[in-house]
Amino acid sequence: MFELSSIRRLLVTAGVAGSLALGAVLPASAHVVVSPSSTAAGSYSLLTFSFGHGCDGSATTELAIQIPEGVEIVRPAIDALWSIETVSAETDATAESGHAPISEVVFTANEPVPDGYYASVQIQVQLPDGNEGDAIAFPVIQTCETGESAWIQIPDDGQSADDLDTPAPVVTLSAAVEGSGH
Ligand SMILES: [Cu+2]
Repeated sequence: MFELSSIRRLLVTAGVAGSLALGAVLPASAHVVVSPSSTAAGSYSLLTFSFGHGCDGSATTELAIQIPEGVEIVRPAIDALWSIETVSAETDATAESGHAPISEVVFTANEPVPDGYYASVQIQVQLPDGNEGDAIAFPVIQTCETGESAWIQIPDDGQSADDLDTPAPVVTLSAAVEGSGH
């Protein structure tokens, strides 16, 4: 994954060819994507879900973010542009926090986000313990004034997210850091 700064450097050094490279690198950013895309297993992380377009030109009204099993601490970030609702998992299990685990966070735009504008929402989570390289998917349903886009596709073995039309945002676990977050 390129850092934005290295993309810029690429552009500066490669000129016109660089903008072709930029086009090749950035399509994923036109989807609903999560940042950071990689962080330590078991760590607390502020995840930013962002998008830069609506559904076939229609303005975005809602992002519903599904929280995968194993993510127990879920704290949506207060944001004046969005109304936030959490959905509790239908389970008898109780999270470490003592509350029912959250299975979904629904961000409703106070004003629909026009197509072609960039917007984002944030959720602090504790990532599950896991192995380096584990992919933790956060499927997202983007609802628009007309239509919706389901960013829920998971690559099969041997496939990459680039092979998919509507890939789910994914955080890849890096090795757990001793003493972080707990
Ligand atoms: Cu896109």
